[in-house]
Amino acid sequence: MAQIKAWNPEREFLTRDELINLQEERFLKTVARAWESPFYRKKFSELGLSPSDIKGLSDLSRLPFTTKDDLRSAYPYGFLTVSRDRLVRLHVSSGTTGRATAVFYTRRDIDSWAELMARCFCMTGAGPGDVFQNMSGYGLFTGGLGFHYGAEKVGILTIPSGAGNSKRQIQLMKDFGTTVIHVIPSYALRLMDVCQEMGVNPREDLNLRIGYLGAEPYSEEVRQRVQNFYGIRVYNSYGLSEMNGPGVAFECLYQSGLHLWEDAYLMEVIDPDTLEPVPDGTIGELVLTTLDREGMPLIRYRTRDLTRIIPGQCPCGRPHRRIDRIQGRSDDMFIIKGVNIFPIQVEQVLMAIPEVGSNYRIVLTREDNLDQMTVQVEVTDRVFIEDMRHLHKLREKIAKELKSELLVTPRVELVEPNGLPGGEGKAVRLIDLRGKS
Ligand code: ADP
Ligand code: K
Ligand code: ZN
Repeated sequence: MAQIKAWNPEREFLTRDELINLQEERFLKTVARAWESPFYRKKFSELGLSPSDIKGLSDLSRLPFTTKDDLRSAYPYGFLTVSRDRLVRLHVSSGTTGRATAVFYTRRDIDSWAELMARCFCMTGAGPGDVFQNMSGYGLFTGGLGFHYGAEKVGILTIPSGAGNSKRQIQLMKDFGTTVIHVIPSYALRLMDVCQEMGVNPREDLNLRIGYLGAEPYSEEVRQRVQNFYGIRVYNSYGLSEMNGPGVAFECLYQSGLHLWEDAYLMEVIDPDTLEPVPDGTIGELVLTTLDREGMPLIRYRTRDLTRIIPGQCPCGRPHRRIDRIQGRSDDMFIIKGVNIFPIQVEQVLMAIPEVGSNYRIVLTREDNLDQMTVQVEVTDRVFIEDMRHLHKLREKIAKELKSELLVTPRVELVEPNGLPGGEGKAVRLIDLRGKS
C-alpha cells in the first residue's frame, strides 16, 4: 500500500519560528479582512479600534472575543466579508446547545479545509489503497463532507455511508473491505452490539485498521474498548463548524494529544471566568482565530471547549502544538452536592468495568430538596439480567467505583443491552430534571 507520511511537509514540518512568522502575516490579513464584515466593523468601531492599531500577534489581546451569541445575533449573513456570489457552501451547526448558527465557505475555503483534512489522513498513515467508510452524518453537519473532501483529495476510495443503518454499515465493511472508518464514539460503541448480534467478529471478519473518533467527548477507556474490539488504532479528531468543521486538531501516529493546525488557527487557552490566558498545561477554554479563511473569518472565537496545551514537542516532529482530549464544554459541567463533575469522568469509571455495556446516561433530580444523581448503565449481553443477586452486587460495585472517583454516591440503575435511547447523532449524556418539577 502506498504510504504518504505527510500531505504537505512544507506546512507540517516548518520550524516554530517559521510557523509564527506565517501566523503573524496571516493574522494581519485576517484582521484587515474582518473589518469588511458588518459585525466586526461595528464591534471594532464601538471599541474605538481601527485596523492600523493591530500591528502584530502581540496586539491580539486588544481584539474582542467572539461568542456563539454574537454568531446568533448576526445570523445569517452578518459575518460575511465577501459578496454572496462568492460563496459555494454553507453549513449549520448541529445546535447541540441551542439555536443553530451558520457558516459560509468560498471555493478557496472549501479547498483549504480539505487540505487540512488531507493532512490528518496522511498523518495517521491512511492513503491511496485504503477504503474509507464515512459513518458521519452528511448534510448540514460538517463531519460528513469535511472528511469526505479530505479523503478524496488524498485519493482514498470513500464510501459516503452516512450515519445510522447499522447492519448495512457492517455489511458495507465486509463487502468492500473497509480499512478506515470515521465514527462518533457513542456510535462506535453501539456498533459493537450490532456486530455481536450479527455474529461478526471484526478482528477476524473485517479488514479495519484505523478509526477516527470525534465530534463528542470520550474517555481514554472508550478509545481502548474500541481499539480492542475492532482491532484498530483510534485517532482523536476535533473540530467545530465555526472553524470549518473537522480538521482543526487531530492526533498523529503517537496518539498523544491532538496537533492543532496552527498555520490555519491561532489558539489561546483562557480562564473562562477571568478571560486571562492560563499557563501551558493548565486546563481552560479554547479560543480560536481563523488564519486562512476568506468568506467568514472569526476572531478570538470562544469555543467553550475545555482542554489544555500539552507542553513539549511531539516525537513526530511537527511544531504544531498539541491539545489534550476535550474534557467537555464548559456548559456540560454539572454541580451535584457541591461537587463539579463532567460526564466524561463518569464515563471513564464506567467503561473500565467489563460488565458495563455500550451506553449510559446521567439523570439529575431533586427529591425533598436534595439533589440526586442516578447513573443508568447498559450491561453487556454476558450479564444475566435474571440473576438478582449478581445484579445487586454489580450495582454496588459500580456505585462504589463512581463514589471513589467523584466523591458523590450515585444511584445506579442497570439496563439491558440496547435499553437506553441512543440515536445516530451526538449522545445526550446528561438529563438534568432539577427545577423542572
Ligand atoms: P454543535 O456545536 O451543535 O455540536 P458542531 O458539529 O460544530 O455542532 O460541534 C462542535 C463541537 O463538538 C465542539 O465544539 C466540541 O464541543 C465537540 N467536539 C468535536 N470534536 C470533539 C472531540 N474530538 N472531543 C470532544 N468534543 C468534540
Ligand atoms: K459548534
Ligand atoms: Zn505528533
